Amino acid sequence: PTEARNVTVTGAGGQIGYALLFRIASGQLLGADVPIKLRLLEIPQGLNAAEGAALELHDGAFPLLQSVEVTDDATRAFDGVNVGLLVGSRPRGPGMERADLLEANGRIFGPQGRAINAGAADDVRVLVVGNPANTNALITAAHAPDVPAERFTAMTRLDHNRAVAQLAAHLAVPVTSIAGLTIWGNHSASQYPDVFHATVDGRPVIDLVGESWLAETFIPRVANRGSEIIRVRGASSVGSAASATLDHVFDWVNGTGSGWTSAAVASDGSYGVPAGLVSSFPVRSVGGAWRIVEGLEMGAFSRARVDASVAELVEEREAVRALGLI
Ligand code: NAX
Repeated sequence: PTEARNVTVTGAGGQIGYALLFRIASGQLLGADVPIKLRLLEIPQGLNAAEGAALELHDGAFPLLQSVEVTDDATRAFDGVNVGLLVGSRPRGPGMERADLLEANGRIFGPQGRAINAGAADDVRVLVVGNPANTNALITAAHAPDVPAERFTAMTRLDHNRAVAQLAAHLAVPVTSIAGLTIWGNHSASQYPDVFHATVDGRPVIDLVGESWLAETFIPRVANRGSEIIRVRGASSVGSAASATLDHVFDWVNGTGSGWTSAAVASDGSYGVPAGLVSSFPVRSVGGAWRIVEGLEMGAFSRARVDASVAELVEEREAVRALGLI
C-alpha cells in the first residue's frame, strides 16, 4: 500500500480551507490511491471553524483520510509535512498601507517558514495561496534555509485557469483545445496573461485574436477577474481558488504531461527575471519538480508587461528587506 502523506492546510477554518479539505480527503490533491493525514493550522479565533470542518471530514468517512488534527501551533502542524498549503494570511484591507500589509504577513510566514525548516519531510512541497502570495512565499523560503528554494511556490494557477477559460469562451472551443498559455509575474492586477505561444487545436491563437482584443479586453478581464467575482458574488473567489490549488499540487506531484501550465516559482534568472524572486513562469513538472519552459521568444508587447509585473515584485522584495522580514 502507498504510504500516507502529511498534508498541512493553514487558514483551514476559512472559506478556501472549507472548499479544499473535502476534495483533498477524496483524493483530488495527490491521487486516488494516496492516503492522507491532515493537519489543520489556525489562529485561536479560527480554531472552532477548523474543528467543525474536522468533524464534518470525520462524517465523510473518506477511505483515504487516516487522521485529522487541528492545532494553533505551527511547529506541530508542520512536523513531518509533505505538502504544505499556506492559505491563511493577512490580505490587504481598505486603506491598508503596503508596509503594514507586508509586516503583518511577515509575522505569519516567517514563523511558518521556521517551522517548515525545523520539521518538514525531505520531499516537502509548499504552495502559498494567501496574498500577497508571491512575496509571502519569498518570506517563507527565506526562513527555511535548509529546504531547497524550488520547494516554495505561489499560486497563479487560478489566473492561468481563468485565462484558459476566457480564451476558450471567446473562440467558442472547449478548454481542452487550448494549450501553451502563460501567466507571468505577480499574482496581482499587474500579472500578464500571455497568449503569444498559445494554440487552439494546434493553431496559433495569435492568428485568431487581435492585439487590441488582448490589450483592451482579455488581459484586463483576467487580471481583474478577482474583483469581478467580488462584485458579483459579494465575496472573493473560493471554489475556483480551491480548485486551482488542487491543480497546482496534483500537477507538481504527478507531472504536466505534454503541455505546460503556470506557477510562481523561484526565478533562476530566466527571461530577465531577477534570480530568487518568486515569479510566475511557464512551467512543466518533470520528475516531481517544476522546470521553467525555456527559450520562448518575447516581443515588445509581452516584454513591457512582464517587466512591469516583475518590477512590482522587485519593489515588494525591497520593502520586505527594508522591514527586516527576509
Ligand atoms: P478567509 O478569511 O475566509 O480565511 C483565512 C483563514 O486564515 C481564517 O480562518 C484565519 O483565521 C486564518 N489565518 C489567519 N492567520 C493565520 C495564521 N497565522 N495561521 C493560520 N491561519 C491563519 O479567507 P479565504 O477566502 O479562505 O482566503 C484565504 C487567502 O487566499 C486570502 O489571503 C486571499 O487573499 C487568498 N486568495 C488567493 C488567491 C490566489 O489565486 N493566489 C485567490 C483566492 C484568494 O483571494
